Amino acid sequence: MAKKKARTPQECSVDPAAVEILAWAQEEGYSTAFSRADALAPCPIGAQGLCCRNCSMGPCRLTKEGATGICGATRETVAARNFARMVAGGAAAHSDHGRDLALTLKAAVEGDAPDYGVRDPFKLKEVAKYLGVPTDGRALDELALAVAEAALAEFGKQEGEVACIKRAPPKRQQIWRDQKVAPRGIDREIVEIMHRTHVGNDQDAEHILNQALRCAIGDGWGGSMLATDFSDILFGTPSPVVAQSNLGVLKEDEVNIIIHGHEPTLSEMIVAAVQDPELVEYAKSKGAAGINLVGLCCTANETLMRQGIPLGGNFLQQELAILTGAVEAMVVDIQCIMQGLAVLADQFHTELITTSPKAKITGATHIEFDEHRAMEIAREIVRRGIDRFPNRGEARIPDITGKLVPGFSHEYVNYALGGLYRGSFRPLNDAIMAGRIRGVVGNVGCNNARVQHDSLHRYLVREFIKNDVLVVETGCAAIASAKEGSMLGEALEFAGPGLREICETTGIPPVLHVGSCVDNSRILTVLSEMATETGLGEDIADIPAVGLAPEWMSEKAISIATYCVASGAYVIMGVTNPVSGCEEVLRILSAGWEEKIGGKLEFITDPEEILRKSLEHIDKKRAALGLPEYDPSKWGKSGDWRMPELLALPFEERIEAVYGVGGK
Ligand code: XCC
Ligand code: SF4
Repeated sequence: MAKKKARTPQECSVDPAAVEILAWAQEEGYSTAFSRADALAPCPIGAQGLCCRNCSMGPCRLTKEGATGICGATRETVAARNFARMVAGGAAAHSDHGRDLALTLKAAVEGDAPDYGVRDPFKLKEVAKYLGVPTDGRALDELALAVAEAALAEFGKQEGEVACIKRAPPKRQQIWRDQKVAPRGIDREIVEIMHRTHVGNDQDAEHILNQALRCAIGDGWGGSMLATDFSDILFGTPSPVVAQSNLGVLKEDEVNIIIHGHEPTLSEMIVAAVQDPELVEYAKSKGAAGINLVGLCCTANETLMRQGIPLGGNFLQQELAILTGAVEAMVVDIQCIMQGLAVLADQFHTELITTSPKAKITGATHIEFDEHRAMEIAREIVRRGIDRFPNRGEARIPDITGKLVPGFSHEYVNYALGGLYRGSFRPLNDAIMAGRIRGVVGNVGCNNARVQHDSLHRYLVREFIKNDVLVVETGCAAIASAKEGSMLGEALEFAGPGLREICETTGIPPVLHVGSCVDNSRILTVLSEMATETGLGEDIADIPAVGLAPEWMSEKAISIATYCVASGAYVIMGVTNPVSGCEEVLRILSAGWEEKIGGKLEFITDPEEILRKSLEHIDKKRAALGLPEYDPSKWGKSGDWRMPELLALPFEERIEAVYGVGGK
């Protein structure tokens, strides 16, 4: 096969900071995910979901129409099994993350993790309520222990239903029960996918995919939601802060330490450690002006939302960060950490430090995290970073940053819309009902080295807000918008008139950063509250909303897509279709699931088509609710948009502009 031509830096990314570093890396001949993607074509059989390696009679490659594996497995079976296993992988990752946070809370109140504690007692009580833990008359620690234990039991539950699904609208819960997809235990459903997809087991595509739904619901409403809840309990529920993003947040004259991965447990300790005067002094003794902490991927989102720690970038910028030559230490825990980092770190003065007992990388320094000594370990790591500072060679930090206001937990959105004492989603529902806001899009998920970095996120988000669609984002998608400046009041100049009115009145930007990937559960909670507040039907499926992951790559993204569909949403994924080789499986995921559960999953690569189909769906849902047709001409330009323009005019002209000629 002819080797694909290498893309130019501009073809690789729309982010100028990424382009700048990539251009240098190409010149110098460094290998990155971008260059490797150019050199390595995806396996065409695997890409269609038609390769089965579930037993050693295979791997069986079902390339021809009607082909079967040695065991007789059809393309339908193989594609469905492959899809279901992706869901299991994603759900396992999210849920294991949730479990670890519950274990941290338990250890904290039992005295085994002295550096942690309950930071948000209100959230603790809220979580207690839906886990069915009595709160009356209980001391905080006693309650926290009971809540942690109840959550841990959700993972290991064998029968009945996980309690978390009670947070879904009653109608939605009933659909799950009727379709027999209400999860019995978070872990159990993951195990059952692995079991069912073992050779010679479940061999009916629809039946296999039912289990994918059940497992994914256990992720979204269970594991992921618990991960969010326990992070809030331990580290505080986010509310808006002002922050900076992109590689330009690295500092020329300071020790740069990057935290990358997903769990906030260690990174929160590092946030504290870098402020320790003793360590700051130590950094100065090595010739640095201070210590600069920067996040990447979802660790970035976690520490950004709560502490305002700057965002270095998203998934495809992790190698680029090292290539700046300005990073003393990159500290990683779990998920989305490229192995290529170790090779690069070796070529620079950067120390790559793995910390999770679940994730070691050959060639990296492994300092295993132990919550009993959390702060001590965090300090040791920071010290190691400082020790590398004198070894720094020439640095090339792009002078590019983007400002943002993140921190929109559903609790805060609720408050922003209604105020502290009458917080509610009423104003949001009203705005949608009146048509000022046409609908809501959740744009989430990864970057993928096979498509131009950030391009789909940026294009789609700007188009949606122009069309008066409120956008909520998490994960690497959110970082793309942050860097572009879409998460600021200033971005209202790109918004349609209705959306602008609402954002101006409530003081929210048109694109809301709601957190990390496990925080997609916050979007579920918002949708659930919108559905239970009157006016927009009584189920998530009734709401004019669409979920997108236009640059996805991880199994977690597939699990997220599946639980959003299971919750009633229309979900579109871009880049590639992992089961494109099987029409029947594609039918089940879209029309089949729509009939069964009210949501559907489609894979669409063309951004124009993603936009068109999303708006079409939103308008269809509006019509089904009997809401007025979307008509932006109804909303005049709101109050403040002209102010800066007016103030720039000379006095006479200003009077004329406001009152007409003659000042009348
Ligand atoms: Fe990973 Fe969460 Fe994807 Fe980004 S978006 S590449 S999963 S870090 Ni979740
Ligand atoms: Fe082939 Fe069947 Fe084995 Fe899969 S399970 S590798 S299709 S024989």
